[in-house]
Amino acid sequence: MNSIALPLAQTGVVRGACPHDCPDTCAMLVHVQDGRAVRVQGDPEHPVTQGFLCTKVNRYVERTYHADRLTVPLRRVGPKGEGRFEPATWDEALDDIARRLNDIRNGPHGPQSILPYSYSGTLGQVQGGSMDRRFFHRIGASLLDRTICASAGSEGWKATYGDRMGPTPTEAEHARLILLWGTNTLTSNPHLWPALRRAREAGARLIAIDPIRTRTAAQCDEHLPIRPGTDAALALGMMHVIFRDGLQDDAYLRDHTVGAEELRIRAAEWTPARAAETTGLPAERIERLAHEFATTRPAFIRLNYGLQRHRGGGTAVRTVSLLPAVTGAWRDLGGGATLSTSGAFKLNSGALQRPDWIAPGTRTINMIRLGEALTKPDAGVGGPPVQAFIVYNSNPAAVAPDLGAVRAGLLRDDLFTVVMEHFVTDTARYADWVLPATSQLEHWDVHTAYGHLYLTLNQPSIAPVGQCLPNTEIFRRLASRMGLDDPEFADSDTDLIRQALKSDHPWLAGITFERLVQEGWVRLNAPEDFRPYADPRPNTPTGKIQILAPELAAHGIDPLPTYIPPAESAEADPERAARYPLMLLSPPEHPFMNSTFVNVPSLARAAGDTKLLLHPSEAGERGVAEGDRVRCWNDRGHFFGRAVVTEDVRPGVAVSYGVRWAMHSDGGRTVNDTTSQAVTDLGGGAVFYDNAVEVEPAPDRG
Ligand SMILES: Nc1nc2c(c(=O)[nH]1)N[C@H]1C(S)=C(S)[C@@H](COP(=O)(O)OP(=O)(O)OC[C@H]3O[C@@H](n4cnc5c(=O)[nH]c(N)nc54)[C@H](O)[C@@H]3O)O[C@H]1N2
Ligand SMILES: Nc1nc2c(c(=O)[nH]1)N[C@H]1C(S)=C(S)[C@@H](COP(=O)(O)OP(=O)(O)OC[C@H]3O[C@@H](n4cnc5c(=O)[nH]c(N)nc54)[C@H](O)[C@@H]3O)O[C@H]1N2
Ligand SMILES: [Mo]
Repeated sequence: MNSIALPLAQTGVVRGACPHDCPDTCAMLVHVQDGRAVRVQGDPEHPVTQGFLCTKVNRYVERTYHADRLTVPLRRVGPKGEGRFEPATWDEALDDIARRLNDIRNGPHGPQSILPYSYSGTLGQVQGGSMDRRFFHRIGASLLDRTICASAGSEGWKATYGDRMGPTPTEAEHARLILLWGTNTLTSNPHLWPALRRAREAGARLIAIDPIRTRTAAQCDEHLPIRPGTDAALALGMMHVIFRDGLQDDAYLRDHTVGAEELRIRAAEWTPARAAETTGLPAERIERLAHEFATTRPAFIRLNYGLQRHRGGGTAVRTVSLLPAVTGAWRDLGGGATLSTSGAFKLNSGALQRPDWIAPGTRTINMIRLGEALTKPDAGVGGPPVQAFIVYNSNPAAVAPDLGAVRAGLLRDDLFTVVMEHFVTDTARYADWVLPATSQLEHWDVHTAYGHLYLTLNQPSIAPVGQCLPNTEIFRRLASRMGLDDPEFADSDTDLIRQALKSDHPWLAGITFERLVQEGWVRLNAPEDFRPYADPRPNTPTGKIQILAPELAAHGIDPLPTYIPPAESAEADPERAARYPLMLLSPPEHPFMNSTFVNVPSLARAAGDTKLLLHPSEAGERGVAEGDRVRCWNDRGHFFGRAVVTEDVRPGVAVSYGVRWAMHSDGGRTVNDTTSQAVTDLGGGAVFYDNAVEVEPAPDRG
């Protein structure tokens, strides 16, 4: 790419970044003709993007100019949830919202009765978390704990290693044993795959550890169909064998960790037979996996989010992540484990978000307990009821757990709801005001990554569609109408990017806005020989890798790696498991991005109807045949799907890929009608896959 067009060129190629919640954070080239985007392309020069985009983002232009795209503010005219609106002007919308928010802020319940709600519509630093935070911090709104995705694993990793870092595709290519542990790489992290393929061509073995034979597992040399939520038991069984057979790296453990001896004693309890009973994997296979992991160099674990969406998810991530510390795999280029590389990016989030503006004592509401927050008068955490709900970058009426409770909350007549969106989503249908937001092609942003080390600039390539405004601009205008006159509300989006880059971290030295405009993306100044824990100085309380993390005990958590059975498993709750004997997993559907792209016709066609996958033995017991309409339910709710009878799922497990829109779904219900608002051991994370259900045939009506 030599011809770098300036933003808003009428015709040319503009450099952008994929905004979506994915480890790959692709560098995108947007082809523009006469002011209209005609095509997006992966940057062929970017070492991770390698010239290709995924199934979904290839359709970004189709989504941007979708006939249903919001172009003007909408005011609700029908009952909540029905989705009837009339167009309004920005002045009408913003004047009304500013007045209502000021009334609520100055009313008897005070500003904490305002709840912001945002997540991963864009991972941009600017449109995802800058003016919005300044705005809510300044008015004194409740804080949102953004736990829906990664907080269990993040906290588990933090307690163990401090910052999240690990081999990226560039290093993983050198590995000779690769465990894809709780991750569907080809769907959720596709730009890792070329590196894995090259590793394999050089002799590496790939093993998938997943209750489902996913498209990724099917491509691996081997698939270990583990029982959901039992990964810590597998890791402890492997450690048992490693210590028993003297395959541990004593020098690494001595120099870089605390708690190795305690771990050896703990692992001694986890004989392969015991681990086999818990995980459902053969004992001899666990023995062999332990030997392979300890003796193949480099050995790499890509551990991802599947295993943390269960009650014990934080400790499970922590436990698995310690395998390379036990064997010293971290010493090798391409050895170790990667949960995320986000800890490598030390942008100046303080300048962007102004956490110093948060009033002391402001309460925090956990986003996955939204149903409770909207339906309990004290929001479940104490304090005033939620009276205003401001949503952007998220679709909680589709993605949050326990949707029955969420909908009950959104239906409240005394709740004032504003949704900033590209489309009238499930959530927007309940809004008093829907505000049209710009897409990634229409605004500035800067992106970190959680699967590599490149910082990427997004330049706008087209003018906003219709009257759409960037999130930042909506909050700027609201602030001004509400009488907030801090100069920080006048910063432009490019000012915000410059502020984000103003960091004294050496890995960001010399990475300026001007350079990003010129080059599009820049690798952090991390060492070329990237082995982040070869000779580590982790920023943990002890300055060591914490096998033993004493601070966890203060939260009632075992400070040593351990196995915590899933909350809804037979081990933890036999009575519940007798009523609901199937564990329902609902990982991403290949052509969708969470609940985004669900309304893009070509991708909706590719995904087809909601499916419910069952093992032949489970289907047989229930009289369910391939293609049957089935009902899947528990005490929280139900949804319908088409049965797929397949040995790709373990007995005892049901699968329905997500995240669907309720409004397009059979009976208006989705998997998230069955999922629970319970939280993980660490980080208050979501337990989407710790979800016991039952399934029955539900013959088509008529
Ligand atoms: N196409 C596409 N890509 C995406 C997304 C998307 O929606 N669509 N979402 C993005 C987001 S937000 C995220 S967080 C990432 C998620 O990235 P990944 O974590 O790689 O995502 P999943 O595809 O959910 O893969 C999780 C896998 O874990 C398995 N699993 C479930 N429970 C367990 C368990 O207890 N143990 C083990 N070992 N495996 C288990 C599931 O069967 C599933 O195959 O993907 C991102 N990429
Ligand atoms: N059952 C089940 N549920 C899950 C999961 C699962 O695996 N199973 N995965 C969970 C995970 S990992 C995650 S991360 C969450 C994700 O949940 P969300 O963060 O809600 O992500 P999306 O569903 O992609 O919805 C993002 C919305 O933001 C909008 N948007 C995009 N860009 C912009 C913008 O610039 N401005 C504004 N105002 N809006 C924008 C999009 O149109 C879209 O409707 O879902 C979770 N829910
Ligand atoms: Mo996520």
